[in-house]
Amino acid sequence: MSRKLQYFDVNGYAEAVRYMLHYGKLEFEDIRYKRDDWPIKSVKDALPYGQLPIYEEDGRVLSQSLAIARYVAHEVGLLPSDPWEQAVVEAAALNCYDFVKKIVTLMLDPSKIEENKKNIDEAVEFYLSRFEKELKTGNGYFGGKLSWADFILVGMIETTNLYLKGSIEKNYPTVTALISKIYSLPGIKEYVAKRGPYVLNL
Ligand SMILES: N[C@@H](CCC(=O)N[C@@H](CS)C(=O)NCC(=O)O)C(=O)O
Repeated sequence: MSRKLQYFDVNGYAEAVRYMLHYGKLEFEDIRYKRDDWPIKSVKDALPYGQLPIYEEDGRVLSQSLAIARYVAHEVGLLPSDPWEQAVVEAAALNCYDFVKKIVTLMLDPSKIEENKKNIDEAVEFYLSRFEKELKTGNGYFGGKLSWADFILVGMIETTNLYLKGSIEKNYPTVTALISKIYSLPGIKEYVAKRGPYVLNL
């Protein structure tokens, strides 16, 4: 089977998918575009909604990062089989997205970062304290055992850290432990070592 994931050379909306593909040891073409080169007209025009990430499997095309993540999770055994459990972890993944969208909105104007610092700190506290509580209840995982929502959280925290130049998880031990657990999983450990840290070119 041929698999292809196209995104920018950053974590963002694609890193959780990359992690899951490596975790499942599924071979894929990891195509990355440089922000400076974007938009590449021939690529953008061929995208169903003009945006990345895009996932292709044997010529079939899937857009929307959460739909891609959920599908790949199924392929690698990270999607619970029980419908209620599926909904619980999907809600967690959506909460992670709400968190990042809130931060992005607050950061939209980089010249206002200082002015917005208080609001950003409050948003981090609001969401991270809730993620911490939910993970604690679930034995360290959103759904009681490792699922795709845990990967989404790690990808989103990484991305937020990259933009905020910090470690937003540092006061949240269960969140911190989950990040370490995911980084040390077979397949991901090797990928992270090879990938190295991301740098932001804005
Ligand atoms: N809801 C979409 C959002 C996708 C999105 O916003 N992609 C951005 C990068 S994170 C993009 O492609 N930007 C470049 C463009 O719009 O030309 C998803 O989750 O996949």
